[in-house]
Amino acid sequence: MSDHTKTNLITLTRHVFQDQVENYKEASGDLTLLLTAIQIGCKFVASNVRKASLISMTGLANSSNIQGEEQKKLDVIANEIFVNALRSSGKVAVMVSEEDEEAIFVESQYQGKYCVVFDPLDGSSNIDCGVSIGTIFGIYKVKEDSTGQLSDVLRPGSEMVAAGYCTYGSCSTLVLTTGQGVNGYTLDTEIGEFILTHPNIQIPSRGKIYAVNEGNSKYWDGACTKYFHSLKFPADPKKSPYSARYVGSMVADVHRTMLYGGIFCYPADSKSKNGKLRILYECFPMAFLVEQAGGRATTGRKRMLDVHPETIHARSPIFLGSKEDVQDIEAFYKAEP
Ligand code: AFP
Repeated sequence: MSDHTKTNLITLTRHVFQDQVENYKEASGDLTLLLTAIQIGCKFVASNVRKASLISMTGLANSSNIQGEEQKKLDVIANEIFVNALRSSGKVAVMVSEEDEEAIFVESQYQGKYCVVFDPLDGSSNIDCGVSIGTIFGIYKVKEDSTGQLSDVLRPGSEMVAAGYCTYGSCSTLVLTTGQGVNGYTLDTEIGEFILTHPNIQIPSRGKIYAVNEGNSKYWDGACTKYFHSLKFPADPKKSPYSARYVGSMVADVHRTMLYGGIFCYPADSKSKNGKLRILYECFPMAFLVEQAGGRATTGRKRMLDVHPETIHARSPIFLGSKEDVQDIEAFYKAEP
């Protein structure tokens, strides 16, 4: 007799469709189709990342993006892959990509009712040495009576209807929320499908790991300086210090935090007054996922998902992860008006 679990695989599409049938009876199926386009983008990028060194796809593209950062060849290719997959899905009205200065408004014949904000390949500085990188995305529904405008994406993260990321590392895992918890699906490269491997991800309420670019510590404010000192030199002598882990790819650092607990931080500092990470396609999707997994995400002084972005590439400081760890940094900020 066959092992039923191995012949009855739960693919991402099957799982999302099942959720639609059970929990959203009135749904049209458009979000499921949009997620199929995103999966295709992730599989295509994963395949390019795996063979990048073999097909001369490492190195610079000799261009720079809106942040003034040099684009890698893979940044440009990943962006084209997602823009094409999303546009042709027929489900998208507006796209915002880290790699494009302006929002992209889809032509009327292809237009759908969703807006997708995304960082096609996050962690570019890690591409050429084969360290984990990833894609991050968030999805809004266009407002009633809108056919897709900038105001449909310049909204608080709490209005997103879905968000996720896909890791490109020792394996590719797509982690997704549609607002009913968080699930992780690992790419089976032999059958070309994302398979449910991490059902109902729950972040531990407290962790033992912190992730921050410690090299910036001379620029930190008082709250940050005191907080990170408290992790390394706990006031209670019976407590062990936290371990430090920092990949420098948000997707990899957040994925570890989702599974093991702890805190991921990119604070504002005297050099980067608003921090480094972009609200729409880095902070919001990750904050949505973390909250759905039982964790917390803050700017230090405000719930991350309540921020109202003024421009599509605006930045924010962010601290996210285990609930109690994030509450600790919030307390340090509260004590420092
Ligand atoms: P790159 O894409 O330029 O490598 O930046 C990655 C990133 O946006 C995010 O993924 C990391 O968490 C963060 O920046 C790392 O920034 P630092 O290099 O300043 O620590």
